[in-house]
Amino acid sequence: MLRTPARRASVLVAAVSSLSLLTAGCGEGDAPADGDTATNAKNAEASPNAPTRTGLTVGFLPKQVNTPYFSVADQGGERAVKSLGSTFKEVGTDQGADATGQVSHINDLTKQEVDAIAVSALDPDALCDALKQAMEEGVKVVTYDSDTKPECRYAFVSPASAEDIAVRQLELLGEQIGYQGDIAILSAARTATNQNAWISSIKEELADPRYKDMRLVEVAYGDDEAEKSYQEAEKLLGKHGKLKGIISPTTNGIKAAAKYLSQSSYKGKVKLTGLGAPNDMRPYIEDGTVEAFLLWDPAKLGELAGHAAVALASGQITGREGQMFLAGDMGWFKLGENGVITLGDPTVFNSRNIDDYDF
Ligand code: RAM
Repeated sequence: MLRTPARRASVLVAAVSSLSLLTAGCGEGDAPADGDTATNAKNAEASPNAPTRTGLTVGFLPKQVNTPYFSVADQGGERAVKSLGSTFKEVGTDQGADATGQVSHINDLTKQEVDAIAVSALDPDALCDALKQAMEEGVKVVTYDSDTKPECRYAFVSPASAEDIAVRQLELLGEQIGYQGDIAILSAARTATNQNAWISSIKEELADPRYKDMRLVEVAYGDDEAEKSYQEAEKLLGKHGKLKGIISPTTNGIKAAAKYLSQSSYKGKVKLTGLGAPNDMRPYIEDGTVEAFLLWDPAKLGELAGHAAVALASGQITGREGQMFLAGDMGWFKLGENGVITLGDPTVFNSRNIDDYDF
């Protein structure tokens, strides 16, 4: 790749500083593994007091563009990146299951020599080679919302722990159906890292004695597409005559399932919960199709990802557990195991509080 002098200089600075960081890390007896950019960098010391670099370009690559959840999240990212004196750009495809499209966008961003990429991964494996290549070229990679493998990024900005998100959805449904009956899940893309993590936690949690009378009969995939999710919801109801409830851990899925239920004879009888955006779900709370669902503030998630991307590109963090960085007004955040940065607890929305939220 041809590099501009400025880019060469920044790569050189990065190389020199990562060399000294690595040396510092080695002094503590944790020498980096050879040949793995992310592992090497994560093992490196950060310079928490390094000045925040300005004039950077940070590329956001959501799972899907032009969808409310990611529009709000990426506006948060834009706010953070601009407030730090850098340039924000968003790229992506409008499909909810196009991991190949994400790979092309990662390669393009690398060719364009962006300083950092924030990506919500549609597939933990498919993106890895492209992300590793980006990191080789000096791009700082952070995942947000949906992770890849830890060795294919430096840090992951997670809404909350996978267990919390899963367990709370199951609890909400359990309460609504009296902890009894057949249930199904309507997910997003079959490969989505975040949904799959939540689904496996739901399955584990179902082994708890209080769920002994609840049975998961099917996991369906609507690819975060409105029409496909609507049809999958309809199929679930058609196939499973005794279905008592659906969990849809995706903003697009729950909205489509709510639309279907609200127009059907199952309205109010088959319960639906999951992860939804208050503005999408307000009509279905008002018409009694849905009692309660949860989510975090996507704007805050994006904002945190923007701050994390710039902190990585400034050398203030490297992805190692225990490091801390300041995320503007949101305060200080600490990196957990495997470079995971957690936003906080999700909020439960119902008829009592939904009008307090506007996203
Ligand atoms: C959809 C996407 C996203 C997920 C939310 C809850 O918008 O699948 O990845 O975090 O739902």
